[in-house]
Amino acid sequence: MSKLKIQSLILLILASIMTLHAEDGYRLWLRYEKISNEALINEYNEALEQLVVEGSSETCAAIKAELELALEGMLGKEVHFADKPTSGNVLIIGTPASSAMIRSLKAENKLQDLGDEGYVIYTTPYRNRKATIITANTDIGLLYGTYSFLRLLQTGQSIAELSVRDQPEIKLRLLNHWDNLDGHVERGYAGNSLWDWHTLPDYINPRYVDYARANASIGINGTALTNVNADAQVLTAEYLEKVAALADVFRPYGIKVYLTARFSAPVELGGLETADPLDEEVIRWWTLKVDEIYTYIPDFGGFLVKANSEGQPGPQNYGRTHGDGANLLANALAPHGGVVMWRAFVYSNEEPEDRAKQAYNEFIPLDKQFKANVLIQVKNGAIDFQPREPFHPLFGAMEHTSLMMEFQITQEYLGQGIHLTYLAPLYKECLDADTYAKGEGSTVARVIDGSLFDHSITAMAGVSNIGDDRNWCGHPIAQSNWYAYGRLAWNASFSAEEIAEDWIRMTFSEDPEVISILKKIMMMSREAGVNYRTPLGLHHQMAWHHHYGPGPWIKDKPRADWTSAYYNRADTVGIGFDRTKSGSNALSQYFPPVAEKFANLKTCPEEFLLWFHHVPWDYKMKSGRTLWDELCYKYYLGTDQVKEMQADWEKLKGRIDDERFRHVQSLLKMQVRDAIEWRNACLLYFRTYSGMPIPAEYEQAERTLEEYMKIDRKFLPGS
Ligand code: GCW
Repeated sequence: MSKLKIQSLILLILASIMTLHAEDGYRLWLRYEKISNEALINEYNEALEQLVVEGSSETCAAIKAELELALEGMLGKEVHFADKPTSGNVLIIGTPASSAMIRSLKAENKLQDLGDEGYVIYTTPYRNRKATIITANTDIGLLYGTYSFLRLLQTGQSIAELSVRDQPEIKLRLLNHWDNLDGHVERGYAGNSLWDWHTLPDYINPRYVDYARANASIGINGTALTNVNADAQVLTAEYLEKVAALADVFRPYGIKVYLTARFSAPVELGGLETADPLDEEVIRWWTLKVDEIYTYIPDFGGFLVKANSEGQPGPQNYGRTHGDGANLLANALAPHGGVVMWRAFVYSNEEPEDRAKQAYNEFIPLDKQFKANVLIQVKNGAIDFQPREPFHPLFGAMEHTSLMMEFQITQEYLGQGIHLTYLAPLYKECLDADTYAKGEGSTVARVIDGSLFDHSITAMAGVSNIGDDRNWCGHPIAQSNWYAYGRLAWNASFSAEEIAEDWIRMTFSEDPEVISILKKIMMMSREAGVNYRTPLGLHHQMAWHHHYGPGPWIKDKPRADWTSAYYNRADTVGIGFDRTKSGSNALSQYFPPVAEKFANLKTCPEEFLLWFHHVPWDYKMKSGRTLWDELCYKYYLGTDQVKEMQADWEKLKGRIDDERFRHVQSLLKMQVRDAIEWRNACLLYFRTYSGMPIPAEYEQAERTLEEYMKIDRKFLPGS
């Protein structure tokens, strides 16, 4: 590094030490920076002359603490709470049960069918002045209402006349932490696991409280603490004590704890000969184990299970079904109100057929077999969290079973901790997809919110991108994916754009220029990532093992369906995976209107073309270009888009803090370099089949295919 660079780095470090708040991203979207707009400050101060929080629970204490932090930060004033409002305009927070004032306002009639988590916020005359009321049926509802109210201030909205009524569409809204007990996070790119098992339960890191605050602020009410490639140790008394300590921290914030259950635990921990779900001893073992768990954690949420997938033990090891396995655990949990989240990410150890078909084939016959407290956790797509996948055909296909969504928030296939990729557009693309299960309007969102098939237990899970990095998520913009996931799990009708705008205002700046520049970067980032990696429906073309860079040439591995060649099917005729009748016929797993649309080359959306079809290189695309030229166009478009993101980011210099500006600036430089590697490696490889030239007007690859194939990244995080 040059002398000049070192000097500027030292200056930067000194400058950052001088700043009042290290802009290290730690405060997430709960920064509560001083509001600069005087008119808003006056309006807020005027409405909040008195603050009353009625209730003595730990949750009410958390509400007071948050109000203090937020209002002192944003309004720059001391915050005091009154028992009884004496004069002035007042904010009153309470439930009908806890507050005579709320009862006197007859607020309960506003709370009909709002359940335990809904809330209302409204403005009403009070003793010749004005009151802003936040009320709910429970203290957790008050907490959600308080964060919703604070978000209005954080995003510069008027609170003069409020009438808000809100409640979550989905009952269980979880993070899934693929965290191992040794502190390693599988597919984690933000440092090690947050859970310091070594010092728990004695040392409660304050960071656990900030984790709970952040999640409660976006309505997440559950967390599965351990990796789905499970370790039975977490079910031992030694670890249950540690888990209980975390559960105690999260409980006031409405967050329940779940654990991953290793199906072979009766053998590994209990010394039994078998883990057969129909064996009396095994049933007894799990019943006693679950009862034991509830002595430590009275509101334990339940189990998340990966079974008979990628080598994990499960009921099929004993000739039993997923239904037998899930119901074994469900029966043990039911008396305590716990649930089983049983993952549908399964594909056989053999390779009977197209991997995209196997979960559907295994689970459809089991519809009606699962107990009422079993949810089947289904990834958004049928392969594996790719930059783009058509919605999983299981959505809409299991009428009698509660299906829950599994999104990946961590960016295993989308640039990990280096690439800026805002994922809300991906989530919305899936949630808004129409399965046509009960005719038009049978969206995936309606399947998982229970309204399509009238299911009462509903859930969504996001594979966490959180680690013990100071800024929680590694890439400074990756926090937006945690935030967006939470907002969409609460209400899937939010747009990706409005969520981005909220997050930018709360996390970076209220400057309209900053908001519009950063929103544009975020909103184009996912499509850019598709274009420079796997455009036009290509999928699973990543490097072996770490999944960061390109590897379209990968073949000859232990399983064909772990290789890139299996998915690109490139040959001298064309490219793509034929999933129509003439191929694997995976299309038959969709309802007819969907299957027909995808089956017809003319109606299949081009972004899914090579997912469903093997298409000749000279096929004429809608643009008039051949498929080969379209492929080149998309790959180069992707790298141009990242360069545009990089150029747009430069416009933020001096408008946001220098620390995060330089951090993202460095990462975007890497992202441009790596996007070009993806583009060149893939096109040079596919060209060996198409025999067609990369159009001369494009910048030609500066390395040969052989040189790209030799790149062998070592020791990448998360793998
Ligand atoms: O995406 C793949 C990952 C595995 C993960 C697996 C799963 C936890 O490469 O690391 O294992 O999916 O979802 O179980």
